[in-house]
Amino acid sequence: MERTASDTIAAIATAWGEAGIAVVRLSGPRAVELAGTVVQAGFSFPPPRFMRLTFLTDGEGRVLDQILVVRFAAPKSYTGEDVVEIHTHGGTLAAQLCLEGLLRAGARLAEPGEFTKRAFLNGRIDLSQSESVLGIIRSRSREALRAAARTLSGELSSFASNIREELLTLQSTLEVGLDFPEEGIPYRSEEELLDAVTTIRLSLEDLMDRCSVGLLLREGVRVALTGRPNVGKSSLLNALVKQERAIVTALPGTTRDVIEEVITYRGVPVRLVDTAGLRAPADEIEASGIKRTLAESRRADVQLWILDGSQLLEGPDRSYIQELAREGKGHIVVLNKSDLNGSDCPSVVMEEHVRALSPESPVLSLSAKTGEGLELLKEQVLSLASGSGALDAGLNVTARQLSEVREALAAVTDAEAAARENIGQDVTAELLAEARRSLERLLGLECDDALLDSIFSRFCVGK
Ligand SMILES: Nc1nc2c(ncn2[C@@H]2O[C@H](COP(=O)(O)OP(=O)(O)OP(=O)(O)O)[C@@H](O)[C@H]2O)c(=O)[nH]1
Ligand SMILES: [Mg+2]
Repeated sequence: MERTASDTIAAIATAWGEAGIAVVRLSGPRAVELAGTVVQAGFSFPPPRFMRLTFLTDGEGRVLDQILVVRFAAPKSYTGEDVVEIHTHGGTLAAQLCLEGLLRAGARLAEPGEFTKRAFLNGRIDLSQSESVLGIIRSRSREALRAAARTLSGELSSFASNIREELLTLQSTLEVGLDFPEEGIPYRSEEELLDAVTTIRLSLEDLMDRCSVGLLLREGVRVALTGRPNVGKSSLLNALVKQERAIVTALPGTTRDVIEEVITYRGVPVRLVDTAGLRAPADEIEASGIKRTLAESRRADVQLWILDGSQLLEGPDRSYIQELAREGKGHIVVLNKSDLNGSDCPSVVMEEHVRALSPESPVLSLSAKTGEGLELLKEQVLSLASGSGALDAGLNVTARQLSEVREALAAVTDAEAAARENIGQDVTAELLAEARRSLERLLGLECDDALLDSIFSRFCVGK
């Protein structure tokens, strides 16, 4: 069947499997007419938004199920078109037969995300709101759900639109100045211009923080537990997941492979990755374990460098810690076994050693055995990953949206430098225009079919 934007589409909107009810959805100009073919003869549709009880029938008038039918009249519906929803009993067969009847009558099976795509094309919601529908569907924690709901209610769009408006105003005043150079003075003084650009940069940074937190809530943070053998990496993993997940022994070189577990902390999925202790490998198995450890360390968002706090700091630890600090990677130096109270070397002294070695590295004393310091560790991991963004202000974003915000911020930061160095208002104006175009792509004011297809194809059918 030929696909047009105006044909009538149908799909089962609820998940597959046994359940109380299932919902079949229809959208398009023939929604009411086609729904009429699968219900009991003589059925009259209730006014929009009212439900009416009737029976689902097969092509020959035989009753298949008792159902509820509701319609929404264009343009006041999810898609902006005429929409009919048929609520059958759950368990897939009734809904499946209902859908088949609709397809026989002339509906087309909806593509993934096509209902939401129509909502966007008909101006019911903007692109960032459409993408947050997916965020709601995929949310795995209450906090992630709230972030998606904030975006759906338009917080991201209104934030981004306001910045876009400011960019537009600034750019147009600049262009007036550029177009009438005979006036002798730029339309805005250099200081005024710099102030205005700085204000926009600060707003974009704020937006960036909120989006990064939203992404963190959805995607989580990857934490690698690394260190030399026997310092208690596996014990720490077990203590954090509250079960005996990894093998712990007093023998150095116990862990050979990478072990992953996910915990949720304050709504953020935290993926903990236990690794083989780093040292000159004793055999081939350990050598490949160590290779994996190094790969995991690179992949992680936050790397824990774990030390046995009851022992003296040794040569290899010094170089690893300094390397972490030099790379600028998010990391925490963990002094484990605080319960031993450092008979040889009190942990306070150890902390000082680490601070002297790498003043910027956060250091934390804890005990995998007693659980002391574990809450603080989780808190620090989260604050490293979320930067300055507050968790309860997070906005749900996709990687695509985040990269548009990042590009806008980069362009405005360059514009600020250009304004500060008096490079020329035409350069500043062009950079501001670049930032504005990023925000327009974010909002979907400027988008092509390929972009829309890539966004909506990630949805499930029926949404
Ligand atoms: N007292 C005390 N002992 C600990 C603590 N954490 C770990 N240990 C002990 O230290 C030893 C090594 O622990 P593991 O968790 O296997 O150490 P690892 O870093 O995973 O070692 P590898 O896998 O060999 O690299 C075991 O005997 C643990 O019981 C702690 O907080 N306090
Ligand atoms: Mg281990």
